Amino acid sequence: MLHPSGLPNQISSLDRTLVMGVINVTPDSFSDGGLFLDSKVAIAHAKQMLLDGVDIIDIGGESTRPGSERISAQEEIDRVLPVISEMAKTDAILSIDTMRAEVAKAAMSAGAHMINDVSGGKADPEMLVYVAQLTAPYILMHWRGPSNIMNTLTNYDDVVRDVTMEISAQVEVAVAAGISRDRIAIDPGIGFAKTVEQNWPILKHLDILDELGLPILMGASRKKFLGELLAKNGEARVMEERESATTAISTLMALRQTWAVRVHDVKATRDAIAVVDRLAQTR
Ligand code: PMM
Repeated sequence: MLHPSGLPNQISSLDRTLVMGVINVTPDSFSDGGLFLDSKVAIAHAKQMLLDGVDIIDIGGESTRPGSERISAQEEIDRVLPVISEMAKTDAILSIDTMRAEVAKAAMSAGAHMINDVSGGKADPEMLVYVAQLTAPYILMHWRGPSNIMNTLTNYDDVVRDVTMEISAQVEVAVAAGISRDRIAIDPGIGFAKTVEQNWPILKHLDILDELGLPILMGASRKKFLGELLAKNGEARVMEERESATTAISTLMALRQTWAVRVHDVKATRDAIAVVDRLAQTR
């Protein structure tokens, strides 16, 4: 398994797809909106993820739901810090889901192990400068613009090739800023500046993205394209009932040795990966 460098030893030795569990400490996040705004609830949920076998817990304070407006950096810090500080007392491996250097700094000082930046360094000019000072992994996602306008940024000639080229270009920007290439994991950003239909060829042709030679994180959990796929009588399947489809994607990702999957239901995905892993070890 190709891991980014800088990953804590306890997971860098694993030879299977890693499970990143999502904790959104936001009132309006797209899939678990508001449920975990209370930090005590978020902490309890994160601890349950540990019991369920999570490898990385991804903590975010700003919603990236399509159409969502930005909050202040201070508000973002106030949301995530109590959860990170508490979870840093456990053996959990933590990532901070933020587009802001200031939030990333506060989170890393409080004990986070890596940065998950859905803007890949495009939203905050200070981000790559800051990340260059670290040795921790940096997750760089494909991003074309902020959530309030991203649904208008979906023009591609060939979505698979264009997304790959844009990620590749942004990786070069990160490297030029002083971040060593081997610390970077990439993510095609399912649902970010993509129509529902555009997500499918990206999933199908991940081998093109593999050509960049970097670990890939896939974040498809409970997203709209699954709701639309499973729609009945023109009504999208509700968020909570997209879990089997999400688990199917986790299984497919594990089969192709994708580095990590970012999911809400850790247990279901962990079980699916256990099956794939066991078969991989069977002669
Ligand atoms: N999706 C969301 C938030 N953060 N980070 C990465 N790296 N990849 C993603 O696909 C991603 C992300 C939005 O989904 P959520 O509201 O369920 O967290």
